Amino acid sequence: MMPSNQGLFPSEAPLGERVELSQGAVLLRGFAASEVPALVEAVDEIQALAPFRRMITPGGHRMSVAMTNCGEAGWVTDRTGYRYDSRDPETGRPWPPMPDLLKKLAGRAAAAGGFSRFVPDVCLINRYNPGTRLSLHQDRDEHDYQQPIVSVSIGLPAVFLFGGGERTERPRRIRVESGDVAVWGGPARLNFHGVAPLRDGFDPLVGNCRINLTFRKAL
Ligand code: MD3
Ligand code: FE
Repeated sequence: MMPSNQGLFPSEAPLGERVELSQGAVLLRGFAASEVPALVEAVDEIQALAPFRRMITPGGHRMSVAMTNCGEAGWVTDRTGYRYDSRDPETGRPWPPMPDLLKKLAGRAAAAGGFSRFVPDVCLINRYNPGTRLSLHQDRDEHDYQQPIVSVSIGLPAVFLFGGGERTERPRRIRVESGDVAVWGGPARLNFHGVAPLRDGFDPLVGNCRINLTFRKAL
């Protein structure tokens, strides 16, 4: 019999564990733990050039998540819709380049998750303050759904809502912590997902927030 971690939340599994969430979706617990300080420094440099901002949805609501991007394009939303844009609409300048450290981490994580040769061109950076949530959605703005998505959690812990192919499917709740990396692709690529409202807390590196890096080959 294979050893199983049944009954354990992913956060209670040993560091370095690989938790299969569904076919094509895997949580690599602690995969980026040793790199978190360097990632925080990189985010700091990016946000100095492209500040976090809360964007407006096509429906006219201001998102509670604050976002910025690095890479060849960035994910943006405004009254006209969602899109990847090569320029930051706030500054009119191209987004800061994706640091090599980030690109390489994403490639290694994708490979560990079963997707070889992943080369992201976009990194969306989400910042959650206490109470901030991301409601259930699909990621559908990318050209090629054969490409996986890699997500790196930094700072305060959060609860991923991991649903199925239909919005009506009740999502599973998966606790993620700083340094955890998730890889979503194949049959899980279009699953509904979100983030439950962030609980208050204090992280020694980023304070009272959570930062999530989402790597995509979007263009
Ligand atoms: C499940 N961000 O930016 S990725 C997003 O914590 C987004 O900020 C989450 O969802 C965050 O669009 C982390 C979680 C995620 C991403 C893509 C998925 C889960 C997924 C694709 C398919 C299934
Ligand atoms: Fe998403």
